[in-house]
Amino acid sequence: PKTIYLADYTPPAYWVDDVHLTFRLAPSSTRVVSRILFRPNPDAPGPFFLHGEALTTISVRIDGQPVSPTPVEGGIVCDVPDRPFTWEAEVEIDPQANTALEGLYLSGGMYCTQCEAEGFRKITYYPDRPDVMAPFTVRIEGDAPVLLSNGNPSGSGPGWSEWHDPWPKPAYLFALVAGNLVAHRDRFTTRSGRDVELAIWVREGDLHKCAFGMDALKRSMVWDERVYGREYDLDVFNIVAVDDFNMGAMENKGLNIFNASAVLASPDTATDANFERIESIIAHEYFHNWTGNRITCRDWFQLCLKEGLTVFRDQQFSADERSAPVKRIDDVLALRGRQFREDNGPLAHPVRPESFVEINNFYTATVYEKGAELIGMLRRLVGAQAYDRALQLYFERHDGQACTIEDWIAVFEDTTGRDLRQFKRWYSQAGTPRLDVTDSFEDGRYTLHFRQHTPPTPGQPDKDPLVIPVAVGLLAPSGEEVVSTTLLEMTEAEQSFAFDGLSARPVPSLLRGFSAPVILTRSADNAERAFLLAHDTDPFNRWEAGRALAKDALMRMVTDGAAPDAAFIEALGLLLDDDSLDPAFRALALHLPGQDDLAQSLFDAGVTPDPGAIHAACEAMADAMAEVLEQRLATIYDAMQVPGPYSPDASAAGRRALANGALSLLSRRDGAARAATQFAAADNMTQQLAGLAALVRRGRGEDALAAFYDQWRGDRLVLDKWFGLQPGLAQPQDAADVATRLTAHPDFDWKNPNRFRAVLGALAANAAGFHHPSGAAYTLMADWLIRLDPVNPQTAARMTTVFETWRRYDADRQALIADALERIAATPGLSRDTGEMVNRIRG
Ligand code: HT7
Ligand code: ZN
Repeated sequence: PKTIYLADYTPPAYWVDDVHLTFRLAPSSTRVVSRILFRPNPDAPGPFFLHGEALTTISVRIDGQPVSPTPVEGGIVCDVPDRPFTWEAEVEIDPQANTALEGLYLSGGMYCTQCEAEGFRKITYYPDRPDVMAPFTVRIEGDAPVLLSNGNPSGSGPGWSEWHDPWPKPAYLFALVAGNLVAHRDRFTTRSGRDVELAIWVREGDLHKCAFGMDALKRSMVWDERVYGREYDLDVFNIVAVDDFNMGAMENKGLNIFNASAVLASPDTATDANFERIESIIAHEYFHNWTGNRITCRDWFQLCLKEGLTVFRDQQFSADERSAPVKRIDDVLALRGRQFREDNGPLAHPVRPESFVEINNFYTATVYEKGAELIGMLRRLVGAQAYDRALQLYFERHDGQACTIEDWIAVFEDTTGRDLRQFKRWYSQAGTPRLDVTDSFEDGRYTLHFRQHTPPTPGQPDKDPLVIPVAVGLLAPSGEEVVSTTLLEMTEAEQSFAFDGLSARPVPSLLRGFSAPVILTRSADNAERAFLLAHDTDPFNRWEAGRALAKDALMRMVTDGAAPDAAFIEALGLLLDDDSLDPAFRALALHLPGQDDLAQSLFDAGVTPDPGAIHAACEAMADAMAEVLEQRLATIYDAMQVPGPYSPDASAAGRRALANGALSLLSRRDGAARAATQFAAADNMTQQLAGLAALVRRGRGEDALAAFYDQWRGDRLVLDKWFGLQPGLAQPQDAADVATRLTAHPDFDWKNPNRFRAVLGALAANAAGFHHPSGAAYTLMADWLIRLDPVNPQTAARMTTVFETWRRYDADRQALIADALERIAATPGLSRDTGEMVNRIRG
């Protein structure tokens, strides 16, 4: 397979001035007629090449004259006049046979599209690259009652509808939906007075699950006007819920298509976490209207230009709508859990990659989440006001353009006068920087000494120093803050910063708010951590101190056979008792670090992690916490019950999170009696699922699982929870068997990505189960990836990342995983997607 390089970018040889498409829908023989106005690009003369894949050509004409294009790899070339001309083509495609869910496909009888990144070429011949932008007019003919496309409706009649999108867009933002759908409708008036009709389109039985998504959409629209000055620019905004979808959602212009799991929610079927995720995905896709659609990417290497910025914007939105500190902790947990894992393994790549084989493999935590961290660091470095000015310049200067990271950095340089060349290294250098810190105190002067170092990553043995914004506060021994949050800008490999006039050696609170995506290494002792847990004014670092205590205690249990640390449990108890703290924050503190996180930390400390031993340590710690804190947990459980009807708001959700954290521990003491009661009495999914999970964890879930299945067998999204919970919570020795049994269940529709991920993704997330020494889970995973690959390469390739940490483990596990990877790699006809991933993982 061919590798594509950023350095090889050349502009398109032809621009597109207008696109007119007619679709005649039929499940296995849809006709697509295109009429496209092309114009040669005088700045980049070259052959006339159009992408095209799996298309049956019926006819092609140029300026009305039949022509015969020459098929070449990935498309066609054709002799064309050296002036503007009209291209007309009719092709036939087979949506029914399209199981890859890219291009035009059928989901439960509904036609829908997914064109990002390179799916439009499966619909018709076109320059399917993001720097070719054009207005589209689309006519859909078909017998479905609802026929939707991008832009504004421009006409309709029995069996047809027409849409016009005036905003030039790249083909990856094209969308079409046709099916038997009903709408949850609403309206929004923009601040300059445009009336926008809003609709969420769903299957009839799902109409009661749309209200929250609609509310989130309207709040997103208000927020983007208020915070970024961005208004919506069409007369309609449509969202469609689809069952079969490879990712969360897609920001097609005026017609967002959503994985049903990312938009549908009702109190009885969706958890608090589901509601929160839906809110942030709705916001994310809506915010793309400006950061992605109006201003798009020149090429796919610039993906972080739209994704990093849009994630940053959706994080800001959620922080404003909910608790900002809790949101930051959640975001950092996700970053460390997914991005650090990626950045410290064989799949590490820069936020702006320099080469790829299959672009779908680069929709990664690095591009998205680390990309968002880079925006956060820029904002911290230039200040909030300068950030706002830079963004306004970005929107003014680049509206309607396909841009690069250079364009993005330039708006910051031009508004602030700063030289950001060194900062730009963050976009090209992979790997998580380590920041070693030591300190000294003499004559009232406290000095922090930093040393930065980024380990080698594939293809990048040596790294240059980065600009690292380190937010620091200092606390006096009394607990009083003597230096409030100050931003230190580290630019050298080693650098010191001094604070004068201190009467006693302070305790430093470093990297407040997680001001840079680095791993801080400091030999802090537990007394200092306990002090910060009690006194730090920065909520993130307060949580971080508790987490460091927990990690240290658990690592000592694994490596030295230490007993659960009583001091840690006591400190945690004090925090739980502090009613001045947000329940959601306390719930986070109650969670032990993840077992994968512990494995990575052990590995970093030079210890080969044993997932079974880590699991046993976490169990022993949880038992000790439950024993010591039983009374307090019982009080909290009772006090945190939320009276009245269910509401997904942050405050109620935080109370439930704390109550359910307590429930999980209390179940170790009360024979899961409270969990059984809660499961039986629950009037919402958050409570029901927490009760069920506690029962299953304690080995008492059989009846409840059966009851849950009977109750919810008709609801796909809830059934995904049932499928996921079992391998996720199984005992290490049982996990592979549980997953195997579930894959034989009649409801295991493995071609549906949500269902596939529910079982196989949950198995992989159960670290001790997945890495059980038998290797049974590795074999099962490889079997299923081999089976899925020809059907849906994108989802199969993504799932291969379950193996990305394999080099951490002992020789026996490595040999088993190497066999599994070898078997996948040797599969005849393996897709480019999975092939690239497996090769990179094997290294
Ligand atoms: N921009 C989208 C990324 C995407 C995607 C979405 C659904 C299916 C396949 C996809 N490939 C790429 C989603 C987003 O970031 O908002
Ligand atoms: Zn996005």
